[in-house]
Amino acid sequence: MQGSIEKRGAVAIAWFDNPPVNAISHEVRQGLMDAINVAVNDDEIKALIIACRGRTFMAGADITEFGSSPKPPGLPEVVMAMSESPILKVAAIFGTTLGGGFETALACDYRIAQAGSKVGLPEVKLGILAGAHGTQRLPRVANVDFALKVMTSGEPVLVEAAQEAGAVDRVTAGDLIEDAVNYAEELIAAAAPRRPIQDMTIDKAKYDEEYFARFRESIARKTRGLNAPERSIRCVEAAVNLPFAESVLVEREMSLESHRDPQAKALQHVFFAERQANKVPGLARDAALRSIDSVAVIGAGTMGGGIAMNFANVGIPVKILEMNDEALEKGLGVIKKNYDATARKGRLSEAEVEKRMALLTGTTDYSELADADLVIEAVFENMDVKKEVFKTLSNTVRPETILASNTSYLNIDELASVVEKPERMLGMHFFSPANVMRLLEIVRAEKTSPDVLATILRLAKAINKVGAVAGVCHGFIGNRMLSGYASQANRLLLEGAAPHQLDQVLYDFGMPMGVIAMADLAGLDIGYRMRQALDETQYDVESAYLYDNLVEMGRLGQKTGAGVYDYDPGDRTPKPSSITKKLLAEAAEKFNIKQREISEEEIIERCFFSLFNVGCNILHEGMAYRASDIDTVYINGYGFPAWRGGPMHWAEHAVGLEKILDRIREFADIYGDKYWQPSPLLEQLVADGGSLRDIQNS
Ligand code: 3H9
Repeated sequence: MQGSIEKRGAVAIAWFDNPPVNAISHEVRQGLMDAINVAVNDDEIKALIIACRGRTFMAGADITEFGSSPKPPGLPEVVMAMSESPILKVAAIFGTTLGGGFETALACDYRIAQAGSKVGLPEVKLGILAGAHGTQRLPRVANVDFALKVMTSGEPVLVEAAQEAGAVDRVTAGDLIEDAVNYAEELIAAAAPRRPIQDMTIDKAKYDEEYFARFRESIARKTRGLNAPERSIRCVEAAVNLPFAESVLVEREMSLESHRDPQAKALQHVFFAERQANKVPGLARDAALRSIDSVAVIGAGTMGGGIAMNFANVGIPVKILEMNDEALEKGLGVIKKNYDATARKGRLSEAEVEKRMALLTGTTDYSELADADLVIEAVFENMDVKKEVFKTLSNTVRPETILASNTSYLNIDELASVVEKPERMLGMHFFSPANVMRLLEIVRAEKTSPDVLATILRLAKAINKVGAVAGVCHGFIGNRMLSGYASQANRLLLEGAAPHQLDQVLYDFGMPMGVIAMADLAGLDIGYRMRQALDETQYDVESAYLYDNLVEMGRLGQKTGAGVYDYDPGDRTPKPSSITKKLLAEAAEKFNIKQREISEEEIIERCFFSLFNVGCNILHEGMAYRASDIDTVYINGYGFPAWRGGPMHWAEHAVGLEKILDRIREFADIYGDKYWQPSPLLEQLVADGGSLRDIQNS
């Protein structure tokens, strides 16, 4: 039963146990109400501790209840009843006390926390705000700076920092419940008063309009496009300027508004999508998985080094193999430099840098990799070179060692064909910079066994990545979709859109940068070299005209100070280039393409409908388990705005499948089926009135 009472003298403990994270479901809310009632009506009880079993204190409201009206009592009602009840209440915080969980703790008079645990108000990540009086209580009990940062970033903070800010009263490294009972007894003995936070006031003078304007400015870049942070700020402004009874109404209004905002639906979709992506269909949740206690990485280049850092960061030793000592030393040197840069920013201690570096060792000898549980190959993107590596690995490492390739395009089935026991082989596609980007695209080859796949998905989580599974196809999920999107962007340039116009539209849509600026950043020579190996039927010759000419002029992108754009020395801001303009006009003339004004709407439709259409094909061919996995890939690997829910969610919910199909058919009539062929899946969904949610591949 939720809230069952255990009495220890004058102190009672109300226990909650709602695995896995003690989410505040209807039963928990009712349990809180009941526990308070029992404690208030029992003369022997002088203090009540709110405590949880399992891995954490309450991690927030039950998100699965969102979307339907919550069964009473609602959490705002519960926390109000708690904070007004005449019994002394102590919250025993541990694990990740988040959202409604932290708000429940703030409805208590005192808070004791386990050292090293975290508290936070992550609602903003779900598009909503701390609507159970969190926006009103936190700035009153802690301070406005702290409250604003916690609410607008959504990032959990250590309880030690929360204690410093005033939101936690005591931190213990001992037994939390024993210490909570002792604390409650101390409070009773000292006749400590109740401390309802709603009675506390804030010194208005310190937080004028200018203060809030400065704060808004300071987070503008990070919160671009998001509505929820601004709503939280308004609530805090109300907390500063109004008495609790009035400011809480502002919170209520903002909270209702946020729940109605499509951004909330999109962000909640992303929350569940990322967790769903971690699951292999048909594999039992409790299936035994392999343990990965040591890793080897082949190649100490930028990618290999970044990959290795992910494991060292979480305490897993990594052996890095290179062809010679010089390459090895260079690679390890770059890693050290990266760690030192982080240390200089104060985000890592010197001792931690040393500890991580000690986990990274180099070798030039394959036989030294024999004991690794997982080997990740990150060498030059060439089938023959990679095959050689895997042949050698197959002969040197243990037969149960998992073998992975970091290829971004090559066929993993073909690579697996040179390996003994190919069921242990798969792709682990990291995104550059590999130690920073959150996505890990995991490529399931034809023979990859489910337990190997699930092991790597769990490992992804352990190294703080978001894993998503793709099947074997050219470019897997992410790069295959990117090619559709980039191809339309390039056609639009030929038809008259200027690169900076196109990039600006994509940026305003919410992408971190436009696709043309991204090409300049990556280097135009990469595509150029790829095209050299192809014949002209295998790529879009008309679009390539611009890039081939630029490369041949030595304009390779940012690294040479000029590409599609011009760059001033030492400045990465792209500037429109007259050379590009001339080349595009030449190409249009040469290929008989009429240049015209291109609207913002057309840019969005052509780039993102094409992206979506490729996504539908990926799903149709079974190259992704579910549409939400595609969203996970595109948000975490390519910066698609999470508040739009990912390209698949956006297409279905913000635009509509039928409208997209109509437009794709219109585009096919104008541009021909070389560029536009509606995905059979899209046609089928529209014909049947189906939803992407119904598609589940195995
Ligand atoms: C809120 O509180 C609103 C109030 O302010 C106002 C109310 C009026 N509900 O992440 P994991 C599930 S909004 C339901 O893999 P971890 C999750 O789906 C809420 N389910 O574990 C997963 O299920 P499955 C504010 C939840 O150890 C399983 O638990 N709170 C909830 O890596 C394990 O999750 C948040 O936003 C939930 N609230 O991380 C916190 N939370 O196994 C959101 C988790 O079936 N949660 N689940 O896939 C988190 O950040 C992480 O889950 C947490 C644990 C850090 C707690």
